[in-house]
Amino acid sequence: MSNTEKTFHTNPIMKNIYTADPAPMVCGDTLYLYTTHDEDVLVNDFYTMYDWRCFSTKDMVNWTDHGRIFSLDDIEWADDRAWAPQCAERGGKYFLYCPVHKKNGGMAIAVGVSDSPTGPFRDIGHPLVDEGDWNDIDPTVFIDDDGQAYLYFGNPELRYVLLNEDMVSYDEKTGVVKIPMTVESFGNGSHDTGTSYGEGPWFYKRDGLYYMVYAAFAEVTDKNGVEVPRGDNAQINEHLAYSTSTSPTGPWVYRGVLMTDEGGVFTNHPGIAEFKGHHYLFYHTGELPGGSLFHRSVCAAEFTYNEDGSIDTVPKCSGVCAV
Ligand code: FUB
Repeated sequence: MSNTEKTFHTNPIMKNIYTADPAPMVCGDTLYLYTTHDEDVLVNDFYTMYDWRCFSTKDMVNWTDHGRIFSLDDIEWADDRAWAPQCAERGGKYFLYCPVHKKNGGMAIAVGVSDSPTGPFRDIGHPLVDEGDWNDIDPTVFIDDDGQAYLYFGNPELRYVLLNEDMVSYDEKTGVVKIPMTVESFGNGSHDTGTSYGEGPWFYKRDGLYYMVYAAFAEVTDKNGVEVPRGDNAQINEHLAYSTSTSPTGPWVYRGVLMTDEGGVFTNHPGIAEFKGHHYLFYHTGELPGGSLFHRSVCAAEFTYNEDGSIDTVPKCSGVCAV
């Protein structure tokens, strides 16, 4: 291996399979990266996704492939759409939150539990969140300093539940809370709520400020600059945007575009991590050979925070240096 290869890893991170929906988790000196997996051969010319993958690194350059760590075969009540996951550790156990399509219709959020970050994960046997609509996708989990764990999720609405300490059930009394989808919170955009918020939320806290990063749909205008009625989002690709709040439950304040849609495919999906003193935005594009909206690949970009906690737009990039 040449010196250049040792110190720089070119995007996309995984070059042998199509991966999407990156979800990093840092444990000690290791960064684990959970992803979805776009199959090479499509069924019905749509997302064809059956399992979740895990990769790990200690330096952002050398990656270990842990293979398939959870799959639809492990979830008796699910039959399709192994979509965007996130993993969290609590009390030495690892919890992998995964959207899936139920055998009896609709999307819901499953949880796999393991003693190891690299699995195997065992399904808890039933959906964690199942509202009976299609909004229950793209879970993001964060445990606050006071021990309260939050699970946000949703497309087109952002919702959350308060996870109980067991991480596999939630406070039924509070139930599923719907965040007010306002332009002040999520910016002007063309998604169904009339804001830019689309899907793929990523929730975390830094220096006392809560961040919600998400895939977003810009306002669509015609060649004369006139707004085109929303409803047909297929004409634009998702960009990434973010909002912040001084409380874990909002109100959220829209802060701007984190990554433009330039060089992307229809979806994008953020995952943020601080690792060995560096900040990384994981995202996906269609840049592997054969890439498309259904054949995506996960990339990483290093970024910095401004002193006031804001983040400048992060360009899609060619790779990252070793740490
Ligand atoms: O990968 C399947 C779906 O597409 C994810 O759940 C969304 O975030 C979007 O990336």
